[in-house]
Amino acid sequence: MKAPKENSIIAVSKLFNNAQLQLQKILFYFLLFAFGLTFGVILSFYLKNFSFNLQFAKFSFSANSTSSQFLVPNLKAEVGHIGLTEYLKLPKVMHDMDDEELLWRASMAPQIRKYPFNRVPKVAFLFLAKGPVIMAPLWEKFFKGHEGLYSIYVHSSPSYNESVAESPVFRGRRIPSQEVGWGQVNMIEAERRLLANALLDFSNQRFVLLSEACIPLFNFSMVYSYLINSSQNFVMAYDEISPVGRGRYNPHMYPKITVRQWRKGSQWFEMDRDLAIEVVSDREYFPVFQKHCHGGCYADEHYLPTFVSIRFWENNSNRSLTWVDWSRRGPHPAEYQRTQVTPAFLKALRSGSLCEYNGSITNICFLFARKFPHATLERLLKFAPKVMHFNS
Ligand SMILES: *[C@@H]1O[C@H](CO)[C@@H](O)[C@H](O)[C@H]1NC(C)=O
Ligand SMILES: *[C@@H]1O[C@H](CO)[C@@H](O)[C@H](O)[C@H]1NC(C)=O
Ligand SMILES: *[C@@H]1O[C@H](CO)[C@@H](O)[C@H](O)[C@H]1NC(C)=O
Ligand SMILES: *[C@@H]1O[C@H](CO)[C@@H](O)[C@H](O)[C@H]1NC(C)=O
Ligand SMILES: *[C@@H]1O[C@H](CO)[C@@H](O)[C@H](O)[C@H]1NC(C)=O
Ligand SMILES: *[C@@H]1O[C@H](CO)[C@@H](O)[C@H](O)[C@H]1NC(C)=O
Ligand SMILES: CC(=O)N[C@H]1CO[C@H](CO)[C@@H](O)[C@@H]1O
Repeated sequence: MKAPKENSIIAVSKLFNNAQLQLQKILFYFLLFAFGLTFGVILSFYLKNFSFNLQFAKFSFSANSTSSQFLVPNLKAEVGHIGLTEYLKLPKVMHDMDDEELLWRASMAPQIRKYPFNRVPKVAFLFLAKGPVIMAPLWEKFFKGHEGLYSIYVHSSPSYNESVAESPVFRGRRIPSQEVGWGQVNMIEAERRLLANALLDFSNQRFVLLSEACIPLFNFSMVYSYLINSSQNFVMAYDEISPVGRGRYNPHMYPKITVRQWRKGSQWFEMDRDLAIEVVSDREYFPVFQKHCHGGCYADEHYLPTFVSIRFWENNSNRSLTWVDWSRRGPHPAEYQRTQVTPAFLKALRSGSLCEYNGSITNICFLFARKFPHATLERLLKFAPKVMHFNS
């Protein structure tokens, strides 16, 4: 028989053993719980992070879609994916690309002709100016109410000091520019620079070159549908056998350009996107002009007419849409005086000629005219609503 003391010891040790077992059990459950908790926390963190990412993606998409709609107004909200939105985003008009980089970027063209979004075609107005666009108040009226259907680019002399307050539609539309000399090859470089900048906007479909002394002869809706609806380009080109035509051909251009291919024409062109891409990408004919068209050659009157007539004559109308008065002869066209600007005069410019448009004869041959000095502005503004049907 055991002593009661022994019994009690056994009981205590049993109890102790039991307690140890309990403790182990508790520890086991505790560890299990802790493991579960950690797992749960990690899992929930991942899930949270995931949903946060989802929200972030959603947020950044909605933020972007509005901001890019501002940049690319035609881009409808359904153009969802960030990739496409980012790709269609426009660089700032005043960027830091040099000509080589700019032309390379502008030369890219999609091989798939159908746009996977609702693209509203725009007309790009390219102003080649020395300083300010002096006819700005008239253009201001012309563009009013047609936002989203046009874009404006201005190439002014880099030395021009923008101290004069720019009018709203021209504000912030100056592109990085370089000095341009009358009749020199750098004039074509400036034109290519304007085209290249405008090509960066996928919505630009037609491209018209203007000077600060140009005016519109019709209202915006008329100009827009005339250009957008045309399957032709308007690069004036003709073969002029006299000294002011073929006489300016440099025999060093042979054999790349022959005297029979040599063409003359007005500098003031209008062209579609396909031709604009070809012009900025031309590394075959333009270098010949850069090398051999100096002095009495006048690249601005010969490069585009010759290039387009060699390579893209099929779709060219061979006429310009900009009225210029050469009747006085000499190297510069006539500049109109204030008193010459009358309703009858403007009507004659609008409908006093006959030409072909899209396969039929029309009397609407000129959409723009030059040269108009600042002194004519007041009268033009007065007659524009009545004669040119501008929205007043
Ligand atoms: C441009 O205009 C500003 C203010 O009118 C003047 O301070 C600055 O000297 C001008 N710069 C040039 C190059 O004329
Ligand atoms: C634009 O001008 C044409 C005539 O050239 C006219 O028929 C048309 O109504 C004008 N449009 C607007 C919006 O004023
Ligand atoms: C193009 O011309 C057609 C008729 O020939 C006309 O219905 C359409 O509105 C025109 N498009 C534009 C942009 O003016
Ligand atoms: C002329 O334009 C049509 C469409 O308007 C186009 O299919 C064709 O390729 C163009 N031709 C040239 C030589 O660019
Ligand atoms: C434009 O001129 C070229 C010759 O350079 C000629 O082949 C073409 O038929 C002319 N196009 C039109 C519409 O007159
Ligand atoms: C231009 O001509 C083409 C083919 O002849 C035709 O499909 C198109 O509607 C015409 N556009 C206008 C504005 O007349
Ligand atoms: C940064 C930015 O453009 N945010 C805009 C995102 O879109 C919402 C509306 O969809 C605008 O309210 C934000 O200003």
